[in-house]
Amino acid sequence: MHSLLLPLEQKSEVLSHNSGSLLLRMASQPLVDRLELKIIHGVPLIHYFANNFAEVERFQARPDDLLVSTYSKSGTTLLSEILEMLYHDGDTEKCGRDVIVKRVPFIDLAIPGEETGAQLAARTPSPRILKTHLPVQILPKSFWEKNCKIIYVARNAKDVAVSFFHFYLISKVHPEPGTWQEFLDKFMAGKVSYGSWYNHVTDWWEKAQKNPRILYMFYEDMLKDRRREIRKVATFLGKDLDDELLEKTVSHTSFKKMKANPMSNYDGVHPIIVDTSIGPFMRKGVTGDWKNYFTVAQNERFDEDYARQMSGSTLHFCTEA
Ligand code: PPS
Repeated sequence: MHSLLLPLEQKSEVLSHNSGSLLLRMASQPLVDRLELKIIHGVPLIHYFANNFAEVERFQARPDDLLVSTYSKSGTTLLSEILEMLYHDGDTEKCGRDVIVKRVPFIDLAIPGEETGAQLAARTPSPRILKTHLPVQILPKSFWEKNCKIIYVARNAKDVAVSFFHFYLISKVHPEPGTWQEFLDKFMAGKVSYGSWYNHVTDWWEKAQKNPRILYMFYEDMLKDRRREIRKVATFLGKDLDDELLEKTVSHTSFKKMKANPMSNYDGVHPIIVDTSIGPFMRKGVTGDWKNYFTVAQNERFDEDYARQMSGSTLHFCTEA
């Protein structure tokens, strides 16, 4: 597999109680990688994120916030970059003002010794684009109270599993992924960070059916017809979109351009979160890569289990390019 390349940072954690939850205080113990996930409200979360969850629960949304919500590896960064272009009228210099995790605060994010996503969001001027991977049940209440617009992006389970496996390898805030077979078993059992993909996509889907402030999108659609999907986003935002802005946005958010762009490819992010010296964050950016990883037996077992876990849902995915 791979080795833990990072020299450990000399920071420390002091656990203290805050509103009944454990809050991680930064002091002077090492920042340790590959810690086990920690269950919060029934959901396994990245250890450091879980320790800071009290702050996330207190998160103060603003009415003009736009929240990008996804299960991990489902097109968050692609949609975020599209939104940045729309918010800045296609000004690529403005979109290049900082790395994506600073431009679009990830409210769940917390590692000792670093500014948390919630803290970054608090000092970000409105209108904010924010990111979360939280299941709908544990989204901070404030987003509902302020009636914020939310765009949820879903991606087919097989490609998410493959992308997530590779992400575990380069993101050492996660536990060791084990072999591909072991990781796939954990994925199917919901024993990966943010829990069950099946529950995540279906619970957000149910919520979106009842709430017109939630736009539910698919990664595969963004790959197949980027123009149509960007128009859909602009309409949802009530944003004028002329052909010039549309074409600029399509071009700026191509996989090739984003992979080469240090402001969107996760180079420069704290290496315990994403270590692109081990492997790229922008890996392949296609639909159907799962065929290069699933054996026939794994695929049969997965399909059988999928039918069981997704039975009763009206949600359908495209798994072929
Ligand atoms: S994260 O860490 O959960 O926020 O990751 P996320 O951005 O949701 O998903 C990462 C996957 O999206 C692919 N990606 C893209 N695909 C097509 N076009 C563009 N522009 C693009 N940008 C990112 C990225 O490569 C990851 O998928 P895989 O399958 O691993 O390549």
